[in-house]
Amino acid sequence: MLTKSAVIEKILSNKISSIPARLQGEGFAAANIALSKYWGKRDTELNLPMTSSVSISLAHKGAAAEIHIIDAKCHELFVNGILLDATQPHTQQLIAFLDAFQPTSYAYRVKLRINIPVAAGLASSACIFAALVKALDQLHEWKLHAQTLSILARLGSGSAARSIETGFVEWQRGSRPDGMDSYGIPLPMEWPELQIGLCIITAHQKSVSSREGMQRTVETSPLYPTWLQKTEKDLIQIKTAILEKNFDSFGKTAESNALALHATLQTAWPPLMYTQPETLAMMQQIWALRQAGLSLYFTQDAGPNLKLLFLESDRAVVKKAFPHVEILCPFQTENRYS
Ligand code: 2P0
Repeated sequence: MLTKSAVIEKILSNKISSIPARLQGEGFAAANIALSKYWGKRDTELNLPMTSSVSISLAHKGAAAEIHIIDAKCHELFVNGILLDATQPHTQQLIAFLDAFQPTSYAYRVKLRINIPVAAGLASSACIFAALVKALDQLHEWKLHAQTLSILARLGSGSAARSIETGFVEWQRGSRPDGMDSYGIPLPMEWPELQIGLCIITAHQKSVSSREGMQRTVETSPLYPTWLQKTEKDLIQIKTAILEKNFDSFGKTAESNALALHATLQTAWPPLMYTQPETLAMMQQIWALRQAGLSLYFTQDAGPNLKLLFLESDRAVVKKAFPHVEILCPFQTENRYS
């Protein structure tokens, strides 16, 4: 099994120098929400997925990274102005990632500004690792192609492969053992009327990480093999629905994909239940509204929060039913509703 460092060395081969080209690098990456999900790895070291997945990026919601070189032995990481505790697993994961880039005679000071809750199933790790990679690329003037940046981001966190680009992004599973064909590519389709509603039920950190949860599911859920077959079909169906702007097929497939994912979680052992009573109450409200004729769907990731999927024409009705929803328009640059 190849290590992260070996892949990074392969990519950067002659680009790593003892002194970075600049004193500071910056990068922003939008969070992304999977419509057909990534759940399960064929290589746990390189975060190579069992299946391809497709996502939508969340416009201005994401992470901005600023990286400076410091004359120190250890990296310093700040999130929204607060120094991270180096003993925490999340911090250690970030430190190990930075270490893999082999800074020798210096360390990095990383300042992250994040405008979504961290580790609550809102794809925070995806945008953090993607923003880090963009900032490192600028700092060192590597000038890497987006696909290569996506490969590097994936080494930090699988779903980060989908946060280098914006809009609809497909993360191709790939088949190579070194993962050089497993990266995110933007789909050339836009859907300006598409709206995403963020419903924050809780912003608390989840007790079981996605990393641990997906491994447990792969190893113990009797439904996992069925999930693999379903998600491959769902991906094709979602891409077709995007192409044809068939919103009901799009929403139905995304919602069904999320529910199937949670069925595998609940049948893992020990069971994994990210759904809270409030999550379920909101699902029932969505289903009742749909029964009454509203084209409203949801998706759910590894947390209790739901993301609503609907079209601009239904915005007022959705806002009335869910007054606390934050509405994002992935394809409208000004984000006038946010
Ligand atoms: C996704 N999730 O496709 C799925 C759906 C959560 C539910 O990717 O171990 O943080 O770092 O590769 O990327 C969350 O998992 O996991 C995730 P690692 P990651 O968005």
